[in-house]
Amino acid sequence: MRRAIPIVIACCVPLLAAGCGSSNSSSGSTTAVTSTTSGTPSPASPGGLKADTAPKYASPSPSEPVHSGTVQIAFRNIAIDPDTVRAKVGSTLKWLNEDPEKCNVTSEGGPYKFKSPDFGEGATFELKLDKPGTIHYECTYYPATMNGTIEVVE
Ligand SMILES: [Cu+2]
Repeated sequence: MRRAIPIVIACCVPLLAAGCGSSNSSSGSTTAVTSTTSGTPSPASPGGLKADTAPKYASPSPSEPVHSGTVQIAFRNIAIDPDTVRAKVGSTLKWLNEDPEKCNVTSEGGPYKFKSPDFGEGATFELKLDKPGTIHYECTYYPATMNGTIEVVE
């Protein structure tokens, strides 16, 4: 008997390494789609990076309070809530994955360099903030919608 592979986990199966987007939502980057849809089939791009998957990092609004202690951030519905956080040096960010898909927290610039392991529903990842600066990060499976900004202040 063969294993059935549920399509909903297509985003986060590392073995396939096809990236995110092979789901049935329409605007994801699909690297290996047979041309069942009309339109121009784009040539296979090895990196799989396309403009419409580029994260757009929001900035915390000027009125956003400075958090301290443990700051909770949720991965929910393939998005991040809140996707902008302002926090004090010394506080700890705690991401909780509320989605069934595996996710990760990967820095994309700024003074912090980190990459969490993939973690599934109900699991968390914590990051202690030890220096000021602006962190941009993403979940590498859904960078277009799962990206965020942390402003770390003294
Ligand atoms: Cu994700």
